[in-house]
Amino acid sequence: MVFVDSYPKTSKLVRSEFLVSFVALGIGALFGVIQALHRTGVFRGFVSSADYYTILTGHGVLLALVFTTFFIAGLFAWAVANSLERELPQRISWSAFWIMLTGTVLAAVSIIGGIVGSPTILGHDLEADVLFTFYAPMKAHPAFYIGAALIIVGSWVAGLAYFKSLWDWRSENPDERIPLQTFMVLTTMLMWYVSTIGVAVEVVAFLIPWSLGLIQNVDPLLTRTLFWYFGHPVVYFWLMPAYLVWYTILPKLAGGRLFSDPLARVVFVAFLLLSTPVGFHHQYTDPGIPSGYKFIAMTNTMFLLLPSLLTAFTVVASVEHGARQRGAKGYLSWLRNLPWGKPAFAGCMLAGLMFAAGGFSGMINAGMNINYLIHNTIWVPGHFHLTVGTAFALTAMAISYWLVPQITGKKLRQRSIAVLQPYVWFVGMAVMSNAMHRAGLAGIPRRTAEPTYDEFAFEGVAGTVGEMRIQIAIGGFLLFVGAAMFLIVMADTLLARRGGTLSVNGNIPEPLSGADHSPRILDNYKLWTAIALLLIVIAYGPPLASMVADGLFAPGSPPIPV
Ligand code: HEM
Ligand SMILES: [Cu+2]
Repeated sequence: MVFVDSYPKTSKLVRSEFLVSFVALGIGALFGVIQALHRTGVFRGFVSSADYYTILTGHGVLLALVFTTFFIAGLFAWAVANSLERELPQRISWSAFWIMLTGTVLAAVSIIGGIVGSPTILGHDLEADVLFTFYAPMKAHPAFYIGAALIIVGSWVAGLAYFKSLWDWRSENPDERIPLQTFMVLTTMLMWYVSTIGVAVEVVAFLIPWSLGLIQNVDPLLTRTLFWYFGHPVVYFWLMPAYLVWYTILPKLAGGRLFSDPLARVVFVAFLLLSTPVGFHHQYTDPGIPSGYKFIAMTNTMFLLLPSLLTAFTVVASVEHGARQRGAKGYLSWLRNLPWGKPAFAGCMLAGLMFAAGGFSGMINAGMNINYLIHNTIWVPGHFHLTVGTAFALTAMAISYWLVPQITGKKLRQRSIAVLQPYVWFVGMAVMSNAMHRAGLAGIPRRTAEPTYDEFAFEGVAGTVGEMRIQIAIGGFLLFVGAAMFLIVMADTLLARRGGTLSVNGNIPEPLSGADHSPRILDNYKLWTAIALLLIVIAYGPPLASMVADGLFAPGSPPIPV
């Protein structure tokens, strides 16, 4: 039976969440191409350079916070309902949706205020040119911070619905293992609860009172630290849903089965443990944090490679198994026996491939000494357009081709556009991101409306600054085309009438090595959450204590011995 007929209520929820996320993607992509053309000097007619930061804030917030969070809420709702075979609790889920939507509207209105002349609203200028990493000392209208807080609170409430589903299911199935998709959702949410504490404290205790004028000073180091306490794990909040897709759906699309359920569970537990005690790797250049603690963060970050390498192995092994089921032979020629013409499959595979490249440039970001070479250069956006901008975003688009028919009962329309779309995104991203990495090595800064580096000669850099700029502009334009192609397919599918039978379904085949091979201790959430918290106390305790030792609102921190 089609998902929408088995679970009509959850389908409606998923549709609403996807709709908000697709709108955010469309506006965000438009801002993206404006930036790419503006900062390269190809075309500066859309916005003034002074408004560049407003557009950039909109791009970061709409794509990295709104598009991601709403898409993940929809995907998780589907995954829990599909694997526990029950409708999600409606009241909690819809409350979450409306809280997140209210937050999104507040944040978006504050950002738009910056373009329309910052009118005074409730005694404060309506603007939020603070970028998506909204820490002090840049200040936004209180509505922006309240909006950001509501998006996070909404995601917490959405998580309650997944846990409630598990508890209800558990009372009927006391001895069964938690189904893999639900296990992945809940592990991600536990990681999210632990890591969002940082940004919640930052926003509620400091930024909102400060923007309202209730307190005069904040400690920039403390608020930055609280932000990055959340700012690294948030990348796993984007990535783990992509992993859910790669582990549980991609093998099926390849015609095979997941290689190992135990490995998948180990990987998710490893993320719960290691995602948070690493945030200082964003603060290598910040004074006031002892290098020993930066070193701990670097070591933990390198350990995080392990679950990603395990994933690369498991997912490739599962896809190869699928190819061999379809009659493939040979060491590499099995790659030809894969359904590259299916947009869902091709998109996920290309996203995974780009993620590998993003992993390599991420290791350079994380290296304490080489980080100084690329810190705050355009290399950094080059890196994360491979990760959140492709590993997550392209997986989300690709799996929509498979999922949207199931939550609407409508066949995918505009198939020929859909088949091409992942390749357009891939080529656009390869061109834009590669040039961004190289330009960063040449020292060109990020977050700059008019980087005027043309007259400089960069010894040791292949190519010229002009050539890199053109590549960023062309790549950015192709990406915009890719996003538009996706949205055309989605709009046409969502607006079409239902008819005919679907060729896709949500039945997930049993893994080759199933849950009965997974040690039961892997499902012990209390244990893993306790260890995660302990690691955080070790990694963050002393530096945070020293930051607050001189008063909560006083800048800086007295030295601590290491
Ligand atoms: C149409 C596709 C896209 C284009 C053309 C594009 C272009 C750009 C450019 C040129 C920048 C750098 C601006 C600067 O530092 O001056 C940027 C920044 C950024 N992009 Fe994209 N991007 C696209 C899609 C995405 C996606 C899908 C995501 C995430 C899901 C994303 C997330 C970000 C973030 C978080 C920043 C950093 C903002 C900041 O520095 O505050 N982008 N983008
Ligand atoms: Cu990080």
